[in-house]
Amino acid sequence: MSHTVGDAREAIAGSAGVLVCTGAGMSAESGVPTFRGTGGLWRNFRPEELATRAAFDRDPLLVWEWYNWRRRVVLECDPHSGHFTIARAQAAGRARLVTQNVDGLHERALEEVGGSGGADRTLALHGSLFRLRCSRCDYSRRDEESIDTTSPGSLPECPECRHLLRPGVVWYGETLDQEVLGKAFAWATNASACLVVGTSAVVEPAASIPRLVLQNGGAVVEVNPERTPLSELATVVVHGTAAELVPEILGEEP
Ligand code: BV8
Ligand code: ZN
Repeated sequence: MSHTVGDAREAIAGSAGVLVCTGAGMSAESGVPTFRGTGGLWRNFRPEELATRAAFDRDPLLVWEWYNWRRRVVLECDPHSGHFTIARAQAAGRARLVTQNVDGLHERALEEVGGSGGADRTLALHGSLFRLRCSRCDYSRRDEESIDTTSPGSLPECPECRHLLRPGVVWYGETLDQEVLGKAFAWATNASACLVVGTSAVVEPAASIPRLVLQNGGAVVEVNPERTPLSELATVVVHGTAAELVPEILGEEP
């Protein structure tokens, strides 16, 4: 059962600010592979097998090959109309964003529309493909360079303690940054409307955020071509894609 765009616009109308929550499906139309979509994410590996600290400790070369491939793929992709609609709403103070995505497309869209970045508008729960951090000390840097994966000895090292640098993302089994998560929960608790786009709603604690909005009396609108575990709880469910529906639902009055 799918509601209409009108139902979705009505559910978030009047809200001082919409909390937008996005997952990998938000970037699918930009060309970024999703985690659970058809075609899989890379060769015959499942993300849960490679996106872990244990996999990195066991075979840093294989894990870096995967992330290096993803970084190259994402650098060829651009934000689409849905990303820009959200960015304009953020810049106008009509929306705040919590994203599970590590592709940086939301941040690029916000920069391009001239909005200020930073944690006052966008919370990236799982970090970024384009941040490297030390596997031991607290060194980190922005980095979009290709990673040299010719041999274990060619992998990037920390300039401060010589340990391996790792992708600046949160792996399965790792806790999220507690300040970021606390802020996301606070935004959800105070949100009167939440627009959830392109997530299979299975990864925790991100999947709890829209439920927190519902528990506090807010309305949740889900945009997804498929049903998810959130669909039966959501106030409004609109079946369709991010690039098509987000501008129609969150865009300024025509
Ligand atoms: C944590 C960064 C406390 C890395 C990611 C056993 C042991 C340890 C932990 C657990 C366990 N069991 C459960 C857990 C908790 C675990 C978890 O939730 N596991 C899942 C698999 C059940 N969570 C964690 O480990 C988290 N940490 O809980 O710490 C702790 C510690 C120890 C022990 C217990 C607890 C950390 C989770 C973060 C993992 N890192 N990313 C990287 O990217 O490499 S997760 C990664 O996958 C993404 O960031 C995202 O969050 C998730 C993918 O989900 P989606 O974004 O929803 O994407 P997906 O492909 O699944 O779905 C796409 C959707 O889009 C679909 O619905 C599709 O229909 C739709 N779609 C497709 N096209 C379009 C579209 N929608 C719109 N438009 C389109 N065009
Ligand atoms: Zn270090």
